[in-house]
Amino acid sequence: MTKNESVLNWIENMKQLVKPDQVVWIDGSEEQLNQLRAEACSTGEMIKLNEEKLPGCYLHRTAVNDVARVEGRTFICSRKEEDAGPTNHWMDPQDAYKMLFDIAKDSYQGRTMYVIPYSMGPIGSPFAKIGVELTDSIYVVMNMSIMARVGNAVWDVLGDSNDWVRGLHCKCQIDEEKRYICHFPEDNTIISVNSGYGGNVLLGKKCFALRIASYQGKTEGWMAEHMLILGLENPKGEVKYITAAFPSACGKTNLAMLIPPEGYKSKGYKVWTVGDDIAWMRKGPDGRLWAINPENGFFGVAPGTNLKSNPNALYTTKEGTIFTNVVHNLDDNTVWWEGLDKNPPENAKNWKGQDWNGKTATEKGAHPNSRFTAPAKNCPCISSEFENGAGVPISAIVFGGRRAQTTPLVYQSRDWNNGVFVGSIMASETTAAATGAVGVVRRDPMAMLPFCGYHMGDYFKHWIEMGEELGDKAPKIFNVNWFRLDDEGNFIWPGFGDNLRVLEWIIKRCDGEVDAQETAIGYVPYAEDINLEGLDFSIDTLKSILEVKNDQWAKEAEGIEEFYTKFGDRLPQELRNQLETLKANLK
Ligand code: GTP
Ligand code: SPV
Ligand code: MN
Repeated sequence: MTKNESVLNWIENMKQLVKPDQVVWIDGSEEQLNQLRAEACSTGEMIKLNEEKLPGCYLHRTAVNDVARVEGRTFICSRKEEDAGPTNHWMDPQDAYKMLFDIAKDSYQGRTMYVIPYSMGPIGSPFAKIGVELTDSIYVVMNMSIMARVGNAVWDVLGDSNDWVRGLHCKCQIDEEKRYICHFPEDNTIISVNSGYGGNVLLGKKCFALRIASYQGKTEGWMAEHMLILGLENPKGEVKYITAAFPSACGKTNLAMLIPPEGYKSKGYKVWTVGDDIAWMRKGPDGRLWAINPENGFFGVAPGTNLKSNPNALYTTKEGTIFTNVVHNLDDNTVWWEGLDKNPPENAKNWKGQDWNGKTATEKGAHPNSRFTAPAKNCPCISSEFENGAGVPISAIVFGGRRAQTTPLVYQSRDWNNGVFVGSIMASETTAAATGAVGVVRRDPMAMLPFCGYHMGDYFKHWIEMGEELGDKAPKIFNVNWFRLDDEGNFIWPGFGDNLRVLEWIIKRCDGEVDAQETAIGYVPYAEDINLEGLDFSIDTLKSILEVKNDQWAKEAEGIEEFYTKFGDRLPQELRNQLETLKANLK
């Protein structure tokens, strides 16, 4: 436990508000976790899975109205409305506290308050930040214990400092009409009520490590980004690090755990996973940009994960994993989801807990946003630098999204500011990771639209300033699109492991080893420079997905112009100039 007065006072105040029957301090020990797991199984909150096939694994089902992030109910409560900016929902902090305290009042009666001390980032790393989450959910305790570094060691590092993020989570009645995920960046505080779904309640993840941390990064001169981090090792044993920002359910976990195609594997290429969702980055002593993954586990999309698409993710989930909203196979007490294999169980329960027969079912068995929470240490390709508190030096930053058309397979920005422009104009089709329509193209700058904790125009400016600070040591910036469709609606590019062919070109560009053709939007590869060896894919098809069609981009430029008007005079002049250059290039 701790003697930290700011912590003790705040917990006391929250106790007075929510009135728990008892308070349990999470110490990080296996003994305590085991007791809680047993308790959760006895109430039905968790189902213990087959100990032989899935040791230490559990299944959980959320309420059917509570299966994804709720962007419409996510608020940035800065004192001034304009500081939240045009892309966030805003609420006045005083109004928000009042509303939330009314909802939270007495809501722990008959329940236990769990106090979770956690570190985002390796404990004691100069990048790391501390949070305390109060919750009335054992599911949250178990998930946080996988996703963050949890336990007494955190109190030792915190000492009597007041620099920590307060997080209050109240399940309440899981009433979607009273569901709110509110952030108070100026108070280092997060309050989440009436949800039990991961992204809304694992407060260390999107709420802290992106929304609050992006604001901290702006104030303190570093960056919190929705990015995977991977190390690409070449046959000489040299490792280069890449970060990539793709919107939710657009391929970060898959790229981070990529297995090279045969031809590359036999030559000695390897990919090492540092992170699959979030990167905290700052300038290192050598002037380069360095990144850590603040998380300690993976909260990954289950559907589509299989031995072919992402074997590393599948191995990672074989032990100590929590599955949420997948199919429960009653024959052998294991789990299943769409795209795992071609053998759906016949004697099963679907994600809602209803009888389900995979051979005859007309409805999907797993929710499209069903997830696994798995410890990073299980991952066969986890990087040796994963625990390194100093992070890894970044050579390239990659942006990308789901675009059926327009955006080529890969292109490189002309320079840092042009790269910031490329990130700022990202657009992608929406997915099941958030509630609302799926498949609608929307602008999602740097994949941060739902996660930026302050004015997006100021965020762009922060990117530009980071570039000025890094100068010629700044990473090179690229954009990729694995999701181009043909006329029949099939993906043209094979994707997954074959994405390494594109990463190879990216690293060669960073090392100045390959030429490129300049287009209106930036540098595009010569088709001959993407290695297609061992792949049944014609160079003409490759050319078709590398082509930059100026008429399509002229339309795109109109969309960007419209999007940019939202930011008014908080849009950096540098980006305005970039847009003018694009328009001129297209003429
Ligand atoms: P979040 O955890 O929500 O942030 O998602 P993510 O960005 O980590 O996405 P993830 O890797 O889980 O992939 C989401 C979906 O995209 C899965 O259904 C994958 O099968 C699919 N996907 C990933 N990579 C590729 C690819 O290269 N090509 C195609 N066609 N689909 C892909
Ligand atoms: C995402 O939606 O980007 C996720 C899952 O990584 S969640 O934690 O729900 O935000
Ligand atoms: Mn994500």
